[in-house]
Amino acid sequence: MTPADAAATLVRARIERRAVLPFTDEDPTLDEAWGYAVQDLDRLARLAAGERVVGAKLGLTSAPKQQRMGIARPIAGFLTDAHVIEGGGGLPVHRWIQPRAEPEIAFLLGHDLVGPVDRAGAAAVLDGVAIAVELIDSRFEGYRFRLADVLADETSAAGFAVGAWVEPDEAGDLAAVTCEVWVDGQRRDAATGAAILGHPLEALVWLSEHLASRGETLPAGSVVLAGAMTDAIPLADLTSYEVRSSLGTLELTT
Ligand code: OOG
Ligand code: MG
Repeated sequence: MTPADAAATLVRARIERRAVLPFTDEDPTLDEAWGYAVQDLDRLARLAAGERVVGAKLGLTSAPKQQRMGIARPIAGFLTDAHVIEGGGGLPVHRWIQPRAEPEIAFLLGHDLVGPVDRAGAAAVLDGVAIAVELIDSRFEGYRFRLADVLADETSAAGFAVGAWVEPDEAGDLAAVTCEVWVDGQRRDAATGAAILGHPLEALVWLSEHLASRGETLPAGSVVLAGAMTDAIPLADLTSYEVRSSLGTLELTT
């Protein structure tokens, strides 16, 4: 399976809203480099179609997510303006195949992220911190995939909503950020920022190393999603998904 064939298969799956089998079922030797090659093609196609890259996302940065997906290491993807979910109004859930929501911390970069940086360097590029919800939608049946597959599938990215930006100085220790997930008025899960690699800034450190290894940088003004703090929840049967946190609250309705 060439990266171009895989990219085309995933585009079709998205348009037809029909999940496919993971590429590694057919070829278990597909690796990380192959996955990122597919993702790069997808990004080029989106740019050619007029989309604008607005940031990056990390995935599998917390134990609940790594355990659920059976992949014990972080992954990275990109975000475009087409992924942005504005507040207000119900989500068009029929647009996706098997959408799930998960609570995240978002960073707003005040300076270019030119890596690699350490935790202090990561803190120095920050202009804002916010609570966020990521909408993921694996294009693989039942979210069954391996590393190469999920990298190819833009790390399951489908959309994201960001709450009000908080000044980094006012956000306090990001490891202590609280997060409660409320579904249709019931508390379903809870975590703190420490769920993200021990400290959310470690996500930015990891991303800076990842980008540097690929000769890439991320410009000031970009948004970075640090990865989910708890397991994701399917949107199919719910009407309200709300994250209550010490950074503020954010609700998505369907
Ligand atoms: C992969 C994407 C993981 C996160 O925040 O951990 C992710 C998936 O779970 O389908 O975005
Ligand atoms: Mg996520």
